[in-house]
Amino acid sequence: MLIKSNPSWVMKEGQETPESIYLNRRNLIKGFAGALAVGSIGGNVGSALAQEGRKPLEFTHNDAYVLDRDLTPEDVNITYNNFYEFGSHKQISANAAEHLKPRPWQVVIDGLVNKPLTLDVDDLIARVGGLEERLYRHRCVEAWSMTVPWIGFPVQKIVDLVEPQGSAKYLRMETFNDGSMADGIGSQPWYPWPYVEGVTMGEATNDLAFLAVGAYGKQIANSMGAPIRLHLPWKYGFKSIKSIVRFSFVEERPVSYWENISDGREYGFWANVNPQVPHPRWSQATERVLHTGERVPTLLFNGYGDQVAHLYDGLEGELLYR
Ligand SMILES: Nc1nc2c(c(=O)[nH]1)N[C@H]1C(S)=C(S)[C@@H](COP(=O)(O)O)O[C@H]1N2
Ligand SMILES: [Mo]
Repeated sequence: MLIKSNPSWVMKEGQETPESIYLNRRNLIKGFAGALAVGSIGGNVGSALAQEGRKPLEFTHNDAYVLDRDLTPEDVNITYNNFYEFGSHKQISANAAEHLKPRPWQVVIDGLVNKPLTLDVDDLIARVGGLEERLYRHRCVEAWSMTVPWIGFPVQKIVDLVEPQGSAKYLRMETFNDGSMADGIGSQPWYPWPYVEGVTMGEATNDLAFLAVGAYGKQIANSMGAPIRLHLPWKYGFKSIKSIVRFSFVEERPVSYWENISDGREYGFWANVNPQVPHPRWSQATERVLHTGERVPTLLFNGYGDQVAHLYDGLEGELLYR
């Protein structure tokens, strides 16, 4: 029933506004039409969208993760977002996300662990012992993709801090649920807030599972999920939960936000990228690379199969690809 509300990001591919048109329109609205004449959109974002005041971060670059394509420009990543807490349109969430207050930010790590923790996000960052930069590809279930120079740390570091017990089978994560910071929470009461996601312990401790606290050399922008968000580059984008306030190690498989909304019919728990398994309403064979105007073939596990395919051995009976 809830799926009938038909959120924009579950639209069939190709029905979205191409970002080239969108950026033009936004720049015109903001009065930056002149800047477009020089053929550049970089640096022309409005001050609200630029989200100034984000601190530069110290990190080491991890060159194990190389891209097969260019980096998506920062202003494109900051202004083209899925962040339902701020509304259902990519075009408005970046502006609306200005109301998010990413600091101070308390993080709870609890559940079936020996050493539960409640701490400030900056204390958590201090305790994981150094940040790294990784270039990752991101594939949204809507068949668009981007690349991001994330700065953060592997989820494994959280596991090390709290020492999950043997009975912990899944890691459940939750986004903030504060309507005073996010208009979309109150204005879309039919959605099951807070946004929840989950992964198996095997997935959580895979080196690819990454918690981003920064991007493009500085603290992560509000619209991209400040102050801390997950990125699982082999899964459809909706698994990569933003603005996390709670990590819980649990025995039962969590029900994800979009799995809940669609009753598992359109979006499931596993959501591994697979070009050969279409979404019930569109093909996943190719993807539109943000900002480039190109459409390229989508790869199994988004190209990260060497690192993660083994996680699904013996699980062939599960709906692994939606
Ligand atoms: N809390 C929360 N996390 C979320 C979402 C959301 O709406 N709320 N959208 C998801 C989807 S569908 C995608 S594609 C990515 C988008 O990340 P980006 O806006 O940084 O590109 O975030 C994911 N994480
Ligand atoms: Mo997505």
